[in-house]
Amino acid sequence: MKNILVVGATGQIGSELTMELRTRYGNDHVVAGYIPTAAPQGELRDSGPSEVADVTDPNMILEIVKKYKIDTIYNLAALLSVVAESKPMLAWNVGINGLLNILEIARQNNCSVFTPSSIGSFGPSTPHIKTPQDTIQRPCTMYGVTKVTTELLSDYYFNKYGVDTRAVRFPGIISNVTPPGGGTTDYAVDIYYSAVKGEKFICPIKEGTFMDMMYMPDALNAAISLLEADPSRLVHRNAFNIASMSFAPENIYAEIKKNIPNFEMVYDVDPLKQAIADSWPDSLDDTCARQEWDWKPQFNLESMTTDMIEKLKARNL
Ligand code: AKB
Repeated sequence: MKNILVVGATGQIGSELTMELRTRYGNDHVVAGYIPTAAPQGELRDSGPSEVADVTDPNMILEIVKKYKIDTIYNLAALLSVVAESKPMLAWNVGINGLLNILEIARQNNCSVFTPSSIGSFGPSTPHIKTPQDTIQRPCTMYGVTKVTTELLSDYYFNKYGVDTRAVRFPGIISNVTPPGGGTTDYAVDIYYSAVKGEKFICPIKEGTFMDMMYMPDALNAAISLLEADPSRLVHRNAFNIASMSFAPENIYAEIKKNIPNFEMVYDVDPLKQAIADSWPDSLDDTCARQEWDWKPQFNLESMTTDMIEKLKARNL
């Protein structure tokens, strides 16, 4: 049985990943690592161990690794793309100095490490349609710079020291539990909340702007099954393209309208978000993930929309 530390366990992905890992590996085997300003609440707090785990403090992380005999670290500590543009030093400190702390601890304590990359690791000179696994990565955002560096450092620790590092490039993740904060793809979550609350949605992204997106259950499954994959099959490591759907604002709006016919959307484009979105791929080619560890998503735009609306309606927002 694995002993897992999730760093960033109260964030958008971390909060659901921690619960899913507890279901699969046992509550006591999964430690929720958080920063003091974002302590776990409710079931996340009550269902298993939690510890303050600031990636920028190596001694703090080392103590947790030793105390719980951790062998696997999901390192989700990072600032998202929009917020990283206004706090570049913090984005680097958390994303890269924090990652180096994790990798060094992993090297000394024989841990596997998952540190996600993103579609944000690509830039304007990357082929935008069906972006290949191995291609140009010259991002023009601080977020992208940290994500490319994450991929390089993770591969370096694997090649040089044999640390078992593996990761995916996440698209925009859509979920109905913990909202994202400060990302370019956040609109694709916010739109569902507006629709279910009966509010008009003001879309910050221009019509015709395609980006890759994914429903949370598929994202969780990707992160967990990649770490379960047979290492002898992995030609790549950091980080795999994964894909399940690509859409523009008008496509998600039309899909929601099938379920909520009087829903309204207008555009008020945010120049920073739009510039970031324009620099990212329209869609990714995930052939390598499918071949090397049998990646296969379950949800498309239609099935995700039905599920999102059903779950949000049940919460009586
Ligand atoms: C963001 O929009 O910053 C993230 C991402 C695609 O990495 N959701």
